Amino acid sequence: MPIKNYPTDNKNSRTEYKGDGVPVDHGKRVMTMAEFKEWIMQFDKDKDGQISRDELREAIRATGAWFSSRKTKHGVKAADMNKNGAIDDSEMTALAGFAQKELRIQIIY
Ligand SMILES: [Ca+2]
Repeated sequence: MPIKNYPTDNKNSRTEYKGDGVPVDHGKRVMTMAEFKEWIMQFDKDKDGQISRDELREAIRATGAWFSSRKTKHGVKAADMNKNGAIDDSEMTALAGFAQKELRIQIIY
């Protein structure tokens, strides 16, 4: 994944790059919605186009977040609108909202 720089209005901003190539600003990964989807779909191990509870837990672990099982439960609850236990493409916006609150991810629109 190519490394990109995003403009920031904060002069004290320090952008770092972690191993996954996603820019990290003040400890937050900064990405667009498209990049968020691309990032989360890396964890779609069975390639069914949905993020299951187990797949979400792997994604949460990859961010280095604590309490990954608790956050997984919370994230599925927050994003899984049709209650089928997995997060599909139409539920990505809700998942992105969860990620911004819990996973130190910032989505830029
Ligand atoms: Ca899947």
